Amino acid sequence: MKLWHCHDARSLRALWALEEMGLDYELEMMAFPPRFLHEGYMDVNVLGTVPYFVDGEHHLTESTGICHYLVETYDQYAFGIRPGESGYGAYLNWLYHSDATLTFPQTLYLRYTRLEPDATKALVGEDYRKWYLARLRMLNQRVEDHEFLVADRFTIADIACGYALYLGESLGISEAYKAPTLAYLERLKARPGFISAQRVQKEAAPPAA
Ligand SMILES: N[C@@H](CCC(=O)N[C@@H](CS)C(=O)NCC(=O)O)C(=O)O
Repeated sequence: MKLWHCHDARSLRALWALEEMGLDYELEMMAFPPRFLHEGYMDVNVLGTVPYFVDGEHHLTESTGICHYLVETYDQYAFGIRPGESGYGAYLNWLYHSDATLTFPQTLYLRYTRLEPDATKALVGEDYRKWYLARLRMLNQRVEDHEFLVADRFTIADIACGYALYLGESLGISEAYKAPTLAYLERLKARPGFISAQRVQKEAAPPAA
């Protein structure tokens, strides 16, 4: 298996899952954005985004999809929920929620306040920041009285949504998180897999562009 990754980008979900599961993989660490800063990357991934993941004939570009693939292919669902098992519907919902509902507005905030700032766009970015924070309602409610999102155990749903919370922290908007959400994020950051993923990406840092 090979994962193309940039520091703290969404590919961290896949790296975190690989580390939690203790799987062997090759890591290609790249400067961000790899579309411009990693020569030849567009030939690898026509989208130019990270993550990119290859396992034999399987090529994936979706970070949560890679976690799902790993659970079903290599992990015997230790970090997943099987169809038919209690919590399966909620588990799938959190997996899709992580990107379609949570990182989507974050991306627009990042783009319009950091990557392409100007006065008009900054207003749009600010609007998406508020929208993202409002969309944390469901997660906040769940972690008020649950350690993990589903089935009372750590699963890739926690990796997928936890990464969105972590990205919010990196973007400097986590001070608006409610206390249960902040505590949940701290629990996730204390996970052995998260700590190893941080170490691995640090040690594999690409040369400065
Ligand atoms: N839905 C994809 C999105 C991947 C994505 O947009 N990644 C961002 C980094 S977090 C990226 O590569 N941006 C650089 C670009 O678009 O050139 C996923 O969750 O993996």
